Amino acid sequence: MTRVFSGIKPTGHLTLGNYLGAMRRWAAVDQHRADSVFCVVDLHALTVDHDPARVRRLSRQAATLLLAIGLDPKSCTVFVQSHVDEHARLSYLLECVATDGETRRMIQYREKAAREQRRGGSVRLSLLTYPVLMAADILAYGADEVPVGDDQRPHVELARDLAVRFNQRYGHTFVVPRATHPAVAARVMNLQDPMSKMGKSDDVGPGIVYLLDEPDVVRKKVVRAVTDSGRDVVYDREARPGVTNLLEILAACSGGDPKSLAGAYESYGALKKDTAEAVVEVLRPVREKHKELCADPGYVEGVLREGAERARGMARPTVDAAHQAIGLLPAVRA
Ligand code: AQP
Repeated sequence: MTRVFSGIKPTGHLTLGNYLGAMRRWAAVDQHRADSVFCVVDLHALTVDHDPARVRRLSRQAATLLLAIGLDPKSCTVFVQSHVDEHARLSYLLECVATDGETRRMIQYREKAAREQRRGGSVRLSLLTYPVLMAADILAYGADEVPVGDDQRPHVELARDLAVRFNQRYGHTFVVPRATHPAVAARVMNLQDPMSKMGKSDDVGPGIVYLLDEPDVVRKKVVRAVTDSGRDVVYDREARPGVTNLLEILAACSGGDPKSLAGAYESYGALKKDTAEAVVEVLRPVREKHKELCADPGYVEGVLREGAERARGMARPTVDAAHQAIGLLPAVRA
């Protein structure tokens, strides 16, 4: 059976970009057709300046949202990365296979390092090695597929390269994974700056729709989205990034095709109104289920506990095999 792995970082409140680019498929498709493993990748949230209490709060919220979007613990495994030691164990081994050059070339590293420096902070070593930990997340589970948004393409490529290199040097140990992306909305852009990704670790802003935003807040953000000069509704990422972003969001939320939808609108106003309503309707059940789950934190904790146990059982044989293959003595366990 195909194995699927993906995760979400508790670096901010989850956004419409996270949902349309990745999470929605996990619940609607992946958990029903594959052996699926989904994770709150909290160790990744420590790679930039962070407040410990906030990371804990956001981790709990992200886990609750994974269940609120419809992940069913009977159909898939849901857990928190730091509860399973195998991720960090394998990450070190992969650091011994990765090169300094290939991690420094990662676009997210360069962007986030520059952002930390602009804010007057220092760049953590873990920011540089983060894609290696992500490779460990994926390879530990023998994942065939990694459903992610478009921005994660280079990181999954790195995971592939490391798997191939490790297998060639030390014998076949890892499945070589591949990234999968949604047909539309693989990169949802910021509504106020359609040349930039809608990112959850950006400062709070009117260009970011959060999964837990109230309907009126969503409407306001979408209606105030920056559009392009010109009046006709045209699908063109280069020339009309603002309108194209709205068409992609509308298509993803209403099931249409963004290019055909462009022909159905004569004004930006009508497009914005329909997009806002479509987003409100897509997020409504998520908000409602999240509220319900918040009333029962014991249930969420139980899911995470069982998920971590199951995840450990899946990851340990592969990570043990990697330890031996690379030249370490097997540990004697009680
Ligand atoms: N705007 C987006 N459009 C489509 N997919 C997106 N994803 C993220 N943003 C968009 C996808 O959501 C999954 C989880 O993302 P993440 O938690 O690994 O990272 P992030 O949301 O990109 O958050 P960061 O890195 O902390 O900060 P920002 O957002 O500022 O870069 C992934 O599959 C991702 O592709």
